[in-house]
Amino acid sequence: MSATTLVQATANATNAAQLSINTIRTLSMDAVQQAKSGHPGTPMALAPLAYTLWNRVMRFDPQDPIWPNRDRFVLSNGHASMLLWSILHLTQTKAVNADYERLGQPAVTLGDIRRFRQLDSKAPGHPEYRWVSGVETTTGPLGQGVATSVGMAIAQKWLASHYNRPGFDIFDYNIYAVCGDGCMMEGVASEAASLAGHLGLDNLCWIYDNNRITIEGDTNITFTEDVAARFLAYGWNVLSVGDANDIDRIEHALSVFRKTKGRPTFIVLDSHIGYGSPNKQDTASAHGEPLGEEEIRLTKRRYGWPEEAKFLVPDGVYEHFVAGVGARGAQAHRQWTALFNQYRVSFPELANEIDLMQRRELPAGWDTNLPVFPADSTGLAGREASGKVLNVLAQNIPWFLGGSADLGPSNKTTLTYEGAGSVQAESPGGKNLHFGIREHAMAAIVNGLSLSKLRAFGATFFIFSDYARPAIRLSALMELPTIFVFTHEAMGDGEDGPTHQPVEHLASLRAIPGLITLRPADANEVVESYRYIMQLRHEPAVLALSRQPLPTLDRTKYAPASGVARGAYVLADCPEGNPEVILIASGSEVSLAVKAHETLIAEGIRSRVVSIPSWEIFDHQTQAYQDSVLPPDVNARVAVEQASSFGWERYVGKPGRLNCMKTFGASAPLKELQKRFGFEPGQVVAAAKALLVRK
Ligand SMILES: Cc1ncc(C[n+]2csc(CCOP(=O)(O)OP(=O)(O)O)c2C)c(N)n1
Ligand SMILES: [Mg+2]
Repeated sequence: MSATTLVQATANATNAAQLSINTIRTLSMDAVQQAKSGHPGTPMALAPLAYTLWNRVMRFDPQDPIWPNRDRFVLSNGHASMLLWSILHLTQTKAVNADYERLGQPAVTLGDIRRFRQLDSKAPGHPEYRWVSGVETTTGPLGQGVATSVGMAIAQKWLASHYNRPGFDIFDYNIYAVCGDGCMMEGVASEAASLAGHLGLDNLCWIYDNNRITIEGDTNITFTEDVAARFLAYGWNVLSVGDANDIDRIEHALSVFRKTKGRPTFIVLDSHIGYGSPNKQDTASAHGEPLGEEEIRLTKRRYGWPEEAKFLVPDGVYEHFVAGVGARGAQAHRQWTALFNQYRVSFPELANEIDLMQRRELPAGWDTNLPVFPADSTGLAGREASGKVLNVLAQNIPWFLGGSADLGPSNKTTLTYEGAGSVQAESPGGKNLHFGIREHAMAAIVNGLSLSKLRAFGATFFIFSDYARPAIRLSALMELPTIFVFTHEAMGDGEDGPTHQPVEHLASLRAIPGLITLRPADANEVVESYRYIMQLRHEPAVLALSRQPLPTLDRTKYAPASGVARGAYVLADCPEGNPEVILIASGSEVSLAVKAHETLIAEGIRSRVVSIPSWEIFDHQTQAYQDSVLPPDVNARVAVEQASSFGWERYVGKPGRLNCMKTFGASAPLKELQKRFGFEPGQVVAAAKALLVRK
């Protein structure tokens, strides 16, 4: 029988739904086989779910995948990416570029699917936000997607609370996240689920692919807990669909979700990995390797599919998606646009805010009233200055919000102005988020808020950035303008000891491509750091702030703090501007370097102090500027930073001195620690002189 006749027969024998589902399955099998790598089994099992969700339930307009009121779909088990590529292809979702321009071309072509996992294909190994239109968040590190979806759900509630008006439900979308056993085992999912339950996020639906298989085999070797009971305990509504092929049951469960108020929904979907594969179904080998040519033939036979056809999209399948999600999405989008046009007339300011937010722009006057701190030898802590700035920014920028992982009073991140409010189930429009002691979920949630176009920050002690790091990394990978406010950035909390004293954290965050780290030296550098960060549209930023007061430098004597915008700048110099030694410092060590500098100058040594709040920003300046700050012929350089010396060689060179940390800290009052670890002016002076003598 020829391929076309068999497809004809198949089309007649089964309905369009089954044909569409089997198209998803076979595209996935073929793509993984062609790539000789990938994960066929889960797309095969979840094809009916993806089909039902997209073609029967979700409000998504393939013509405009960034329409603000679209339902969100998160594939948290990102290894099953072929599920998403198949769907984006079959729905003929259109591409959007980084400037939010809608392009005419498809997001994922059949050619991309044929080149699954190959360089530059729009069907990469895992879903990548910003690379493929229609991907709502990057997934692959298990647990991240579901945790991020909680941020998306908080964002939807927040947007609805701020912008909806009677008769104007501008934001009423839902968030769907699909996850597997891996996501359910990861701690971040538990943190996020706990908070989602607490907040009663009834716009959030997780669908758990309960196939009892992970890479090492049956989950009875690792994972025997009662997942459903756990979610009941979190306060979720838990539903069960015992057969992943029963699309009517799936559709029914999804309709129950949409009717459920006051709590999120968790659907346990019992499935068979590699469904239909005679020899591989229900085995771990269906998870992460090609089925093999022969097994593919056998499986296609089971599906009633032409055995030799590859990458086949039978007649009628595209049309079936056009008639389903295409028509529903277009109509919902049209109605929304009409509604929004009326809204724009009735509420022009609110509509303008929504427009600005979508383009990641800032409202006029966003930086008015930012504080300017007078010179003060006692000064104030970085965290204190930050708190003042945050309170101004939050009032100037309506969609700026954030919070801490239970350290608000210590991080000074609490927004205390009248009416700031807290996000709770009954007050979803507050500006203060309380993440609880859940740093990892916090960072993923901040990503979710940012993906929803809110401007969000999360805070904790710098030491606990480790607990948030996987999500911070994804922030950078996704190019999101998220903000992480980390206080207690060195040994300032002295007596708490080495468990609380970051050493390697700056170096490790500086190593994340695209992430901007800033360690401001005084209150005015804190202000300028925020001024810089707020204007970022596609980069995340980490602020490392001091716990203890830092002197507010006299800017009539030293260079202005606006130098922060260039990453590093000459703060203090010798009278002729021709230094023989350069002290390079960040954060709390800048005022220490200034003290050492004054001593050196008094002794006739031509010293210069460079404040370097941000390596990344400095490295992006012109070579001429970098050379003007660090003249190449001056190689007597001392780095002073209460953190790992790792990487500092790039600024001080081989001959330079590293007054940095080489060990963990210790538990003692700060003054003693400074002495012990070499952070006193005398020690910096000595290092500088040693270099000059050597010369
Ligand atoms: C944080 C993290 N750890 C490990 C992996 C590697 N990994 C990818 S898939 C997988 C097994 C996942 O099992 P499950 O979620 O049940 O997926 P299924 O095989 O059922 O599709 C693992 C360990 C990962 N992607 N992310
Ligand atoms: Mg599994």
